[in-house]
Amino acid sequence: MESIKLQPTNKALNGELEIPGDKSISHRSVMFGSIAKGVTKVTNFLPGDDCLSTISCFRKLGVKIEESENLLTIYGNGFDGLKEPDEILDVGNSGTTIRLLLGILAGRPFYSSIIGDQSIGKRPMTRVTEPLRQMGATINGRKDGAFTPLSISGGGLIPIHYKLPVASAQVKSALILAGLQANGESTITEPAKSRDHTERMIRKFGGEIQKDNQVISVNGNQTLKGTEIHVPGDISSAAFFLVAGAIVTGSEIVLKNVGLNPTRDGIIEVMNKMGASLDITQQTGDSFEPMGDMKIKFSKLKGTVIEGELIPKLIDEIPIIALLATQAEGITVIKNAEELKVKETNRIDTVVQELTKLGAAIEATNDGMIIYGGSSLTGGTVSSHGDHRIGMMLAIAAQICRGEVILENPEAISVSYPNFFAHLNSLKN
Ligand code: SPQ
Repeated sequence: MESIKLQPTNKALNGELEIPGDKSISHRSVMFGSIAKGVTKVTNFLPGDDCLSTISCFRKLGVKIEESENLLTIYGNGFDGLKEPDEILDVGNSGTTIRLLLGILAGRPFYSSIIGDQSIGKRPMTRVTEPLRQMGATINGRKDGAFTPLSISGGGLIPIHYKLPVASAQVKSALILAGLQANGESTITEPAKSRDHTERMIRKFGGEIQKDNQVISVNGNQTLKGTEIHVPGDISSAAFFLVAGAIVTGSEIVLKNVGLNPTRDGIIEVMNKMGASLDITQQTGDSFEPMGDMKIKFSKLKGTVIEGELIPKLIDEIPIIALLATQAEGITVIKNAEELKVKETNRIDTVVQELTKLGAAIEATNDGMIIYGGSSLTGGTVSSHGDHRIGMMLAIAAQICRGEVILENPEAISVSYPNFFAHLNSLKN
């Protein structure tokens, strides 16, 4: 599919959606299931392209993984059960897969080589390869291990005491996964809280990890045990329909069983600050990963400032929040979000460029963007640039455009939300 035409319908969006499984938690369920001993059963696994790349890598490392429609079964044999792959590990478009995989392979006494797609080839890897080298892993790659293709040989790791230069759950998780295999206790200090799914997974798999403010401590030589995981709906996917419900006149949408992990719920805080009509109900008290239902209704919105420690809690939602802000009264400023430059695309540039094409008043800054609200969007030809979150943001923008929108490269959306268009269309009936 090279492009898709989205016609203006001027129709309210109404109905209920079961949001697909969380991408971050789905990746980790395969990884932890593979390094644990025993069987792990996963329900509501996200069958998006990124998570399928993770399954494919672990199969190449010798792990038996069975997929059926509603259940993923992983037959783990512990860290020692992983085998030297005789094929190249291909992570596709997935930053989470490559960075966490490097943390696991850093402790394995064999050789692996890793590649990904064009976008992965531009994403910085030094943030994980450098501390993993300090722990004792041998890593080679383009530009001295800064970019793929990479190769890694591990084993015999020493613990690390590391201050993360950026709030990144992927770097933190890679070091925790290496730390689990090191000879002693590692400590990792975060500059701000990032998503904590890895820490929750360790406990769920019977392991131990401590957190004291922003300092995480993990002991090496732990044995994890297979378990049962139910993956909550992905709040980053729900975000597209939260914004659709808030900006398409007359809409009312219910989103069921969405993950409400407090390290991921920045979008709720922002929408409340902007005056959205958003209700959260039926929260489960699950200590693994909390979830609940969300109801969003169209309402008047006002601009806001988004910055500081809130940024890691909504980093992947910034493209869709930018669209939301185009429909608010007043100005919205997003600051301290430099990390957007090293995602699947430079999301400061792609958001500003594509929304400008649709008639929005938006400016890029060094660390974020300024959005002047109250724009009436026109229509035109736009592109996902191969970035799933840009593609979905533009498809939601098309719902409020006066004219037709031609969206190029919509197939990128299957990275995290394969049935996105089916869900969108179901709300128009
Ligand atoms: O996996 P990938 O490609 O890095 O995916 C993205 C996304 O938009 O889906 C980022 F582009 O999410 C990251 C997120 O930004 C997933 C993630 C995780 O699962 O640990 C953490 C965040 O990245 P980081 O670099 O801040 O650790």
